[in-house]
Amino acid sequence: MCIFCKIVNGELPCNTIAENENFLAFHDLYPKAPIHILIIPKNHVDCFQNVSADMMGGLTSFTQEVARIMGVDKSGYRLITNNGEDGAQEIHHLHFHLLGGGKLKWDHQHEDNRKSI
Ligand code: DGP
Repeated sequence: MCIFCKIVNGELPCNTIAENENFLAFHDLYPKAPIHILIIPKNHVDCFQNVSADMMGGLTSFTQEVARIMGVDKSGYRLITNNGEDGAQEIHHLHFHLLGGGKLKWDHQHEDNRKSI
C-alpha cells in the first residue's frame, strides 16, 4: 500500500486541512513555500495521466475550497502535479501541491528545467 493510502486509512498521521468523502488535504512534510498543501483523492489513482474527468471535477471544487480555507483564494497560489518519471513524481498516488502564502518566483528569463536533457 502506498504512503498516501496509509494516510487516508489512518495508518500514518497527517496534519489535515480539509476532507470529505472523496478527497483529503494536508500539510506537506517538506514545505517549499509558506503554505504547501497536498490534495489527494482518497481512492488510489497513480498519477494525473490516469485520473478520470469525473474525479477531476470533484477535485477541482475541493481544491478551490482548500484555497479558501487557507485564505489564498484571493491573493493567489500555484497548483502543481508532478506526473511520472520525467515529471519527478516521487509518490505514485495522484496529488496536487498547492503553494502560496507569498509571492512565488516564476522566472521566465533564467530558469532552466531541462536538468537531464
Ligand atoms: P512528488 O514529488 O510530487 O511525488 O511529491 C511528494 C511530496 O510528498 C513531497 O513534497 C513530500 C511529501 N511527502 C512525502 N512523504 C510524506 C508524508 O509521509 N507526509 C506528508 N505530509 N508529506 C509527505
